[in-house]
Amino acid sequence: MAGAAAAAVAVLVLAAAHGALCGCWDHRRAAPAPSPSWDHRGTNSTAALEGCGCEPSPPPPWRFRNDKLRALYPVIQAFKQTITCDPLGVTATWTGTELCDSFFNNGSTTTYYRGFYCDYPPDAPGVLTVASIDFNGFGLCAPSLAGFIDAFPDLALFHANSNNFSGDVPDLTQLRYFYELDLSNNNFSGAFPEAVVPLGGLLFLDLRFNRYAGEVPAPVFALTVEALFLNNNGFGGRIPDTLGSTGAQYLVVANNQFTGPIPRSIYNASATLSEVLFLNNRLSGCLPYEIGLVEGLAVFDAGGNEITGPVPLSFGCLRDVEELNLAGNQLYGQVPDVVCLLARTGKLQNLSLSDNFFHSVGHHCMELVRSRVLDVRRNCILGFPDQRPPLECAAFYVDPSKHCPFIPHIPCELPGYTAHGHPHQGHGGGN
Ligand SMILES: *C1O[C@H](CO)[C@@H](O)[C@H](O)[C@H]1NC(C)=O
Ligand SMILES: *[C@@H]1O[C@H](CO)[C@@H](O)[C@H](O)[C@H]1NC(C)=O
Ligand SMILES: *[C@@H]1O[C@H](CO)[C@@H](O)[C@H](O)[C@H]1NC(C)=O
Ligand SMILES: *[C@@H]1O[C@H](CO)[C@@H](O)[C@H](O)[C@H]1NC(C)=O
Ligand SMILES: *[C@@H]1O[C@H](CO)[C@@H](O)[C@H](O)[C@H]1NC(C)=O
Ligand SMILES: *[C@@H]1O[C@H](CO)[C@@H](O)[C@H](O)[C@H]1NC(C)=O
Repeated sequence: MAGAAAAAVAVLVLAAAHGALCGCWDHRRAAPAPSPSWDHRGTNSTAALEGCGCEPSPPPPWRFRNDKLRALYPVIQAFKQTITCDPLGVTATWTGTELCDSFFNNGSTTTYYRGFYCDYPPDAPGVLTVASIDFNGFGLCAPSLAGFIDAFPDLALFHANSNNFSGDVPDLTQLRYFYELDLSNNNFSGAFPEAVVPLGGLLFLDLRFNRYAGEVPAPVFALTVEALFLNNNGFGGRIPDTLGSTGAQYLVVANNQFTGPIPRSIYNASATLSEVLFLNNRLSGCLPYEIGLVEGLAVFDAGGNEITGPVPLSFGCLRDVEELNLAGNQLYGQVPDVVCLLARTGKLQNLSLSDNFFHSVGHHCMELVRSRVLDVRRNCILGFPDQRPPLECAAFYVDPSKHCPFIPHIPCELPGYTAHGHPHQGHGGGN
């Protein structure tokens, strides 16, 4: 009796060991060591299986949690085959049937399917499926995402910051819940990915740090996204007037090759726009008065362009502005005191006007220069240290091409100022 029991145990142990060694099918909860046969590539490639006595065919009973996951398995495996570099070895975890391991195995370093995150879709509350893919920092290389992200019908987010993906962005219009696309710091090139334009539900679009070039289609600026990051590419052409229809709170087009003026339509974004960065392009034209109408602006950065003209007094209405960077342009005239007043009456912390052609600063601005809130180095301000050579300033000011209007109108109530920018009688513009 005891002998028979011992023999039965021995058989079980042998069977278990056999399974682990040979990679016969078992649920990974029962046999956590991932077996090679799970790395299923649609073939019965592992000849070793036969010697072990496993059954290569019919295939093992793939125990997916549901049909949604069963359908995604071949999509992931096919994409895995296209990956040409994987410095962190994440694709080695894309094996077995537990696509939603992260859902149950939160934060564990041994999680299967690293980068895939599951949730219950709104229209199928009991059916767990892949809701987001986050490959941030994985350094993966693949020539295309087509046939991959577009094959996850319930996908809401795709984050792929710092990989080496390239090729076309697939049509994602069939993804009903999709709202965040982050392809930043990859190897994308060519024209703007038109596939994103029809994505009405998109809230976050991040294409920065790629090698895209050419014009940005006008409808992109009319997307209802909350954040639009196009910076550090090779985009060019004019910024379209649809800028005024942007629903974005954060709009960054810095470090591209955009030309032409900042569209006056920007006033129309005043309900939403909070941070806008035009930094380091080749924008020109006069600084639009309408920027002063964008009441909620906290950051306005148009430094490093070829913008000219005086600073409109309307800028004095930017009560929420904390950072105002206009350095490195061809702005001229007097630095308006109403703008400098924002450091006292508003939230202004940093006013960068260096490398322009301003010839004077008002009383309040003097205080800001002293407190280093205002940087006016390399301008044309007499008696100030570190200014441009007088000859350079003289040459700039004799050039008759300075045609930008000075617009004195102040479209808001400012204590001590009339709507035409003059200090009230008796207040001297002071305080
Ligand atoms: C599976 O392996 C057997 C034996 O090596 C072979 O005859 C068969 O063609 C293979 N099937 C596939 C789909 O590769
Ligand atoms: C998973 O881990 C993250 C942080 O690592 C934590 O914020 C989250 O609440 C955890 N979720 C569950 C279900 O434990
Ligand atoms: C992409 O590949 C290039 C060339 O191999 C490499 O220098 C670069 O660091 C990679 N980028 C990322 C984000 O992994
Ligand atoms: C980057 O994309 C180019 C094609 O635009 C390709 O030739 C190159 O191999 C890609 N680099 C990496 C590291 O994937
Ligand atoms: C102003 O915004 C609305 C709503 O976004 C848009 O329909 C309209 O075309 C915009 N007008 C201009 C001049 O940008
Ligand atoms: C002020 O803004 C300029 C331009 O954006 C930046 O270079 C500088 O570092 C900022 N200064 C401080 C003190 O934050």
